[in-house]
Amino acid sequence: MKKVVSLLVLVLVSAALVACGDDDGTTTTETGGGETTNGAATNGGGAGGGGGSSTVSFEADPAGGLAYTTDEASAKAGDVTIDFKNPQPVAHDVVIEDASGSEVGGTDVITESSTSANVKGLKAGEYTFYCSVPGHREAGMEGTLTAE
Ligand SMILES: [Cu+2]
Repeated sequence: MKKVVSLLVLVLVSAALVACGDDDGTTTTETGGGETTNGAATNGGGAGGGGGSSTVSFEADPAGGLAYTTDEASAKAGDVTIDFKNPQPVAHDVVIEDASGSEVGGTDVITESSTSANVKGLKAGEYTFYCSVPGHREAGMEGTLTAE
């Protein structure tokens, strides 16, 4: 049994050594690859950025009204970060719902602070953003968010 174990250890150590050798080889290859693709890096980065994320900022009326500072916003389809600033002592949030009225994301309800929330994979289309605190949406805290 001990011999078998020793053999296994030897095999494992050999494998590890080979693996290390491979790692070194890979690192060298990557460095070389980086140099090779330097010229094309801009193109590649641009393509990758196409599927990236965007940020939409909302703010509750600094004057204290039941309103956001805008009733129209736009975002890139994809992963969207919702930044929300509420300077009021009155609680507000931002909730996004799609055309069928289903909620797709939203922030926490906050007072006199800022927060943000992520909406993954927002599809192109028209959405409604609104404040979910009772009465606020009815009072005018809503608007249209267009994703494209
Ligand atoms: Cu509100």
